[in-house]
Amino acid sequence: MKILVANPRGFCAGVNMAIECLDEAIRMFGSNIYVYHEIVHNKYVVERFTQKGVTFVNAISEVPEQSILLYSAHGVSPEIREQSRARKLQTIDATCPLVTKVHLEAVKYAREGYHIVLIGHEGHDEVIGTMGEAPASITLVEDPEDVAKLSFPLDAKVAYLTQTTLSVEEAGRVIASLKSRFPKIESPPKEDICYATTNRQDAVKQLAKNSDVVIVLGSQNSSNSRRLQEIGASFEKRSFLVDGAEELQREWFSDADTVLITAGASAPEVVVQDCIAWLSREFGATIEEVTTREEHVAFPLPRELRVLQSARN
Ligand code: 0K2
Ligand code: SF4
Repeated sequence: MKILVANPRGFCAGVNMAIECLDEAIRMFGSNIYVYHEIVHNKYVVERFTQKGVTFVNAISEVPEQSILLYSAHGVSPEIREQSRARKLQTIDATCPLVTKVHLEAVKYAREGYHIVLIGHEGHDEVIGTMGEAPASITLVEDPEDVAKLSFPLDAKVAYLTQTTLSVEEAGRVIASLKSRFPKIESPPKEDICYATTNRQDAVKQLAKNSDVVIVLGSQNSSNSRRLQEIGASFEKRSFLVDGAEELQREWFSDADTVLITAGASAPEVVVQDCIAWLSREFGATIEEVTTREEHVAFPLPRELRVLQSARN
């Protein structure tokens, strides 16, 4: 068996920043820290922080007054920020800057009187946060069927935005139907699906065709990880999304000559290496890392954390 290990895979700049942010907050304040939603959508990462004593909450009312609260990488709505202020929480914002970019676009288009069509998945943390920036001006669509149901007047000013972690191809189909219904529809100069999402998908598209099985490391609630598994399946390969090596099953690999391994943007490298070790042990596999794109993106820690850091030094 040959294992192709996709590069880029795993942690993106936003996830690196969010995790470093929480680690640094623990160093500074101890582990009596709250995080609104999972810091990133990964079981392994969330368990690691839970074991350190961090508490993940789904409502601000669960956080005791004056506590320290981090916002996850997926961003939050202004209403959540207001609830935190009312509870006198000390907040640290670990939202990825590329998610914040979409929030700012929503605010700008809404101020200019546009109807905004947000392409995304209903109920996803990022979508809830973005929609909260201008709830009266944003309509969510998931697919071309939803676009057909839109009923804006023909002369309406319309703009579209997207969730950052969509399938590039699926989003492209929704955008094409939007453009055909609203030929003058506006969009930001740089698209919202982020570099990390795009690069991880491109790597699978390039490498899946030469593989028999595709293994994606990531959690089931991770949008970008699910998209990678779907792309593997779209090449008619056996394609699996797993949290770790303990979920791998021997029969998935029967007759497999080549296995592609990749990881979603929230999956740590340790789970990738565990899978490689398991396959090597079970099937005597050889390993080839294939780089389809170099990435050199890094984000600074949020300003409020840096201010607190320098106040302590
Ligand atoms: O892919 P998702 O948006 O579900 O999020 P994660 O799995 O946590 O990956 C990191 C991306 C966070 C923000 O875009
Ligand atoms: Fe930011 Fe993209 Fe990573 Fe999401 S997947 S945290 S938008 S870099």
